Amino acid sequence: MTDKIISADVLVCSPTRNFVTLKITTADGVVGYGDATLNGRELSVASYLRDHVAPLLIGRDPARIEDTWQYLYRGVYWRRGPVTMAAIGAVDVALWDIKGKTLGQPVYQLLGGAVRDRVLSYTHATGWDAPALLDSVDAKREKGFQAIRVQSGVPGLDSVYGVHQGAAGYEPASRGALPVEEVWDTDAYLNHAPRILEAVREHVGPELKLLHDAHHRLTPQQAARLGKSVEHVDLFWLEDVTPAENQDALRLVRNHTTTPLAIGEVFNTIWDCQHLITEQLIDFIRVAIVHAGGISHVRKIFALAEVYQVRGGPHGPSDVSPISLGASLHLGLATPNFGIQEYMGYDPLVSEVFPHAWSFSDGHLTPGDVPGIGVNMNEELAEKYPYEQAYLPVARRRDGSMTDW
Ligand code: GCO
Ligand code: MG
Repeated sequence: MTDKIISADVLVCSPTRNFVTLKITTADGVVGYGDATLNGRELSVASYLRDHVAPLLIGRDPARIEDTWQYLYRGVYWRRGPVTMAAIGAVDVALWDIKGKTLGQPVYQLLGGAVRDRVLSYTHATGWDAPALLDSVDAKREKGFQAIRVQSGVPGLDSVYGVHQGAAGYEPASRGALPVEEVWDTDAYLNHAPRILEAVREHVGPELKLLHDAHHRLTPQQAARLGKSVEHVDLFWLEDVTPAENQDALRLVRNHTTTPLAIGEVFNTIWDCQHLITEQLIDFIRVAIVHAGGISHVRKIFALAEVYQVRGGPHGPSDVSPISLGASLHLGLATPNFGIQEYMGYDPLVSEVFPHAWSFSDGHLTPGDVPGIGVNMNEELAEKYPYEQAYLPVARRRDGSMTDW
């Protein structure tokens, strides 16, 4: 007999940072969870789900995942965009969770089964200056990481994305009524970045995989220059060198450097990266399950990418919840051209709110073998940490004009 969705609840909590979670329950008592967190704009997705999507789900057959995806994507008329796609992504992951639980299988089995035993992961090392960064790299190597993203401060600037100062670990969003304003100087960055990357490579030797994120700050020409100037550092990838609303921008970068390029953490659909993939302008596509329509849609992006030898390297910072990370690992285990999973790690409280079957060891992640996605939610504990307003920073150039953060 066909099961039916009887409720779809939106749970917003803030155990150290905000998370939006969709909980779908079926008449047979199966519960599925999906992540809908959009950093700094959390409540808009919560409302989209609560006010406009949840009522449409009631009575639907939870087994019809693709049909529900199409219904929410095509049916809305106003397609694409981060809010819509995060909402669809949450529904999609919750339904895959339910399907796995109903069939008694981990989701990777339903995606065709494992093509690898474990998923390579990379984490972040940050330090304001070179000695601090090298210490941070060493600490991450000691934890077993074989791939590390390195970010440092820039002389003359007070703060830089991806770099923490002081005792607390790096967290991109900050609580408060207004975004923090940072000052950015691309010339200072371009003078400094190649030297710090060289210093790290010299320190770690040839084997460690090194990554670096330029966080959308450069023009195509500047990006080409940076890529070229660090070719001898042998980066695993150089990330988000330019904002990619204009996919053509990457052609200029590509034509001038062999440094591997990764992009796409802010993309929502296959249409955002279609030309980047088919014209082989990038090496890694960074779409996250949560922001690009869930497993069902990211699977199609990776399938397109496979044809062009582009690999998946999904976004996985602290704002991508443990549910999305778990979903990403199921896809990663079952996808031949999956390359690497970002794993920034979570505060212990976050893992308590979202107990998970996925685990990390020896530089790799595995999704675990429990039915469904394998990430639960301790709702009682979550309730003790209500939503708190928080924003990502914004950035201005030295002349006061806005630039990309
Ligand atoms: C990354 C990122 C993040 C983003 C953050 C925004 O590569 O991990 O660039 O740290 O800044 O996820 O919400
Ligand atoms: Mg990034």
